[in-house]
Amino acid sequence: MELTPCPVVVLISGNGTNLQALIDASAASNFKITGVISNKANAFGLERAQKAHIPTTVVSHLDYESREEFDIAIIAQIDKYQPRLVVLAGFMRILSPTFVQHYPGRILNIHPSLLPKYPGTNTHQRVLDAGDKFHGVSTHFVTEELDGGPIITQQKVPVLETDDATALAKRVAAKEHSIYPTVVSWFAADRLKMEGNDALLDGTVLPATGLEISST
Ligand code: NHR
Ligand code: GAR
Repeated sequence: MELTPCPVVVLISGNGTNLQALIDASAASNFKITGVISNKANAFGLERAQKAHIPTTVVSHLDYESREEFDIAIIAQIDKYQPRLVVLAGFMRILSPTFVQHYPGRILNIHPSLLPKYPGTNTHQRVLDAGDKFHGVSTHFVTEELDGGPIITQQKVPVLETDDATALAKRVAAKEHSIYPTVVSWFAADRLKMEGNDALLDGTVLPATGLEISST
């Protein structure tokens, strides 16, 4: 393992089950969560962080007149934790170009769909409404284009006849929790890079169209 673990800041807005998966994995991995920031004061993920003795900060978007001002405020708080990587984990505010350009190639997101299908919110219900047989999870680098940055991994999840959005979300979440710590550890080990429109693992372009990338 690396001598110094890669410092990571995690941005959340809600429950924080992905944050929990990262906290649990970090004990035996090559990254360390140095801070957790939420745009919502009541996000349960803040309690998860506190329980793990990770410093937390709330930056409420409601306190700012514009997206740009919110982003400048959140950048200032993130930078106090001096991260090499910023990880979005159920973070629900669209980030401005100012934010994205401040951390070039250093922001990851996990999104509950097989991108480029279903960017944005409410993906589980949209998949059910469309009658799709498969749903899934994508991890990607964050760029100025919403849910449009280079894809790192994609995994399929079957849609069952009996599924409602809650049941489907649960099956998707299990995949999320297994893949995200792996992707963060790739970045921490300097194996994962964004170059132009590509995500590279060990110098090889990740097959953005290929499903079922292994997690090892
Ligand atoms: N920002 C940029 N520039 N690029 C991305 O790829 C981003 C991003 C910010 C967040 C996560 C994303 C997701 O995984 C994400 C990716 C929020 C919205 C949204 O519509 C859309 C996508 C994502 C997150 N947010 C509304 C807004 O006005 C608010 C919705 C709410 O508060 O419930 O910001 O899906
Ligand atoms: C996760 O499913 C994540 O992929 C999704 O929100 C959930 C957060 O759960 N993200 C988005 O939809 C972003 N628009 P968590 O707070 O328990 O990690």
